[in-house]
Amino acid sequence: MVTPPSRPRPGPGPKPGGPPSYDFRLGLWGSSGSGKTTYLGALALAADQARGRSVTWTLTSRHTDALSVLTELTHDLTVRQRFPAPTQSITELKWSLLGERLASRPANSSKNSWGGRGAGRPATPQAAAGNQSIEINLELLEAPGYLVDDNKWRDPDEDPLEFDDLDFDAPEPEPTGGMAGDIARLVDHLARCNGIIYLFDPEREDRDGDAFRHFNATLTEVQARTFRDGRMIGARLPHHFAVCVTKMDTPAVLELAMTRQEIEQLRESNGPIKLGSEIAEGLVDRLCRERPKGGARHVRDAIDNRFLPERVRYFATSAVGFWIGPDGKFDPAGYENVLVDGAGVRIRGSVRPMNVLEPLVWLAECIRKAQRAGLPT
Ligand SMILES: Nc1nc2c(ncn2[C@@H]2O[C@H](COP(=O)(O)OP(=O)(O)O)[C@@H](O)[C@H]2O)c(=O)[nH]1
Ligand SMILES: [Mg+2]
Repeated sequence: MVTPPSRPRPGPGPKPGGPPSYDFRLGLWGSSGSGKTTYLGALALAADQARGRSVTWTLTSRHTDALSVLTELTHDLTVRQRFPAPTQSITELKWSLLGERLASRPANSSKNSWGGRGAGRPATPQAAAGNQSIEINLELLEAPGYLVDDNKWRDPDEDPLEFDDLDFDAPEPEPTGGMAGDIARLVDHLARCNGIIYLFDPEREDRDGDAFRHFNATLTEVQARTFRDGRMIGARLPHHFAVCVTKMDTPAVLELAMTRQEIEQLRESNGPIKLGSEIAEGLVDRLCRERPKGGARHVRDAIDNRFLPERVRYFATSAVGFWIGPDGKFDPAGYENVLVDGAGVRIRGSVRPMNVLEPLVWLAECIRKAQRAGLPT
């Protein structure tokens, strides 16, 4: 049976006079340990901390289970100052991102769009009622590492994969054992998504050079599924694709992405540090250049070839953000926000997510624009 193509569905329906509501299906994808669960935990914090010039955001859910996941993950990062435990099972999360576009900027609001707490928020319910609201309903699927790990696509009795085995001509690996159903569910979800947040872990890529094998096995399945569903746009996938280069707060990663001088200059930043997409793309390019046999080259080529270029954007992401000293400044000599103590890995200071909300808002905006223009998504 051919499954009908996924169409943008109208929201559950805004109440008469209520905010416009948009439903998006977004996938979260990345190799095991790339930071997916942590990213989700940081999302509510990122929304609370966002100080847009004219829009404020908050994350919530109508669903009890999804709401408790949200609360627990945020609790891990802020109160316990620990990273969330590894994901054990596929979790479907229906979260809603509520945005409010201010009708006009309050006279006393700071010119700096990232001003003090509460900047730009309406002072009264009447003022809030005059603002434009938007409700973005997200369907996310978080998969445990074992589903996206290469080894589950392979016969466990086979010899271990060697780096040199990477080969475009090799037959695609088949999922083995009881995982097949779960993998099919993940592929099905990704194929039907309007947008995908792909977490690219440069540390792992640098260490293992194996990002491609995992990426390619899943992408090939997603493409075949999209093709069967009749959703391809020419030879390209219809998805909007946000590539989040993760763990940018790690010195090994930041020093690959930026020169020492550029890092020194971050000390002068006012407000939260937000690295541009050119830094993220530059880092991937550097990995491609300096490790031409590594997986990054293949991931980059696959992204360039399989998605519409105008639907791809890179983000320099850190779920926990940089450690900021008591003077409120970035310290080029000690910006790592993660440390190891007797009880394991711990988050050192406040969590200040960088480019965590942005990919999601970018995806939602682009998908909405494309849908308005009558383009397939
Ligand atoms: N430095 C740093 N490490 C991170 C960050 N996010 C995740 N990690 C590390 O990566 C590990 C795996 O993250 P997790 O979210 O469980 O990855 P998942 O398997 O993709 O869900 C965590 O336990 C942390 O050690 C980040 O923003 N910065
Ligand atoms: Mg996880």
